[in-house]
Amino acid sequence: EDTGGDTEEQTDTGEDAGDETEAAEESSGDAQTLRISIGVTDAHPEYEGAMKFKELVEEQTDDFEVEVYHSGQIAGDREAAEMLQQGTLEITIPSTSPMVNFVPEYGVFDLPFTIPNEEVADAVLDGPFGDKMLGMLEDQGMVGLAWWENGFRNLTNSSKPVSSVDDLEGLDLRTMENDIHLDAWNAMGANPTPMAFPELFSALQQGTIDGQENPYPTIDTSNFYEVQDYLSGTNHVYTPFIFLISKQIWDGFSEEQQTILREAAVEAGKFNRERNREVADESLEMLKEEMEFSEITDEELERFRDAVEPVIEDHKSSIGAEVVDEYLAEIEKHE
Ligand code: KDG
Repeated sequence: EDTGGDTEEQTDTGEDAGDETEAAEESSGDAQTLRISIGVTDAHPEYEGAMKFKELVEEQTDDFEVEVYHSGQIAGDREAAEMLQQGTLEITIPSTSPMVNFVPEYGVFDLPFTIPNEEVADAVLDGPFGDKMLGMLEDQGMVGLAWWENGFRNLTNSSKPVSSVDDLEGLDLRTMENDIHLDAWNAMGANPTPMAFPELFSALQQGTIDGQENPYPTIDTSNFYEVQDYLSGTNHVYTPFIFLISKQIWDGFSEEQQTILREAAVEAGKFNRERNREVADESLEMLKEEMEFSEITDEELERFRDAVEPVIEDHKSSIGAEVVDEYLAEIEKHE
């Protein structure tokens, strides 16, 4: 409709009309909109990072206008990634876990109890191993620009305190759409179901599931504590966020534009990590007041590890034994 209406005006302008009009409008006209889809709310450090990205990009160029859509308004992680493939969405910053449905190697990050702390996570992700993993989605139509932080995941539920692996027996848990997570929770005795993040709050509220697992900032900012009474400090896995842009769209940008976007994604990621760590501490303090908190003793943690050990072995071949070994060696190097 818009372009139809413009046609007459264009002919009125005389000489400028014709083939060149469109090209001229694209380069000197309106900025291109880059929409970012995230699943978490606008109170989450991921949103703060996305707003930092917007600020960094828009202060350097008039070529882009960044819009951040939170709370799964556009889509959940997996669906958003599919939109990137089709070129119908520009950017998403998902957990790596649902990305195993596109590239199985991403499963390394889902192996429970492998990354011991944030410093090791940074070293692994910011080194050659992380660089290699970042490029792996290109064949799938997505370009990875930077690693951000989701963080260590912790269990919540509405039915009972969980301080040992035996307490998991029969608990209905939501997991991300990822086979390793499903198998791990099965091995620990729970009853897991995969579900997209935007559906999670109402599933917890309606009691169709008993529990879920996410980092403290998410349990806090998505208000899960309002519908979950018990929190367990399981820290069972560290999930990164990966900053992804549609390859179709990316390929249409100049080198200069690509550099601006890449640098802004990395810089905003540093800010996101820093904020995430501050918020994780604050959130845990707050959650301890709202929920019954169970610490997991080292002895019990050993039993969680033992339960999932066969899952790690099982998935080595589906992920790729070489990638798994490389990942574990990188962790050891930085521990
Ligand atoms: O914005 C990120 C969320 O969409 C999601 O990745 C959060 O870890 C998450 C989960 O449990 O789905």
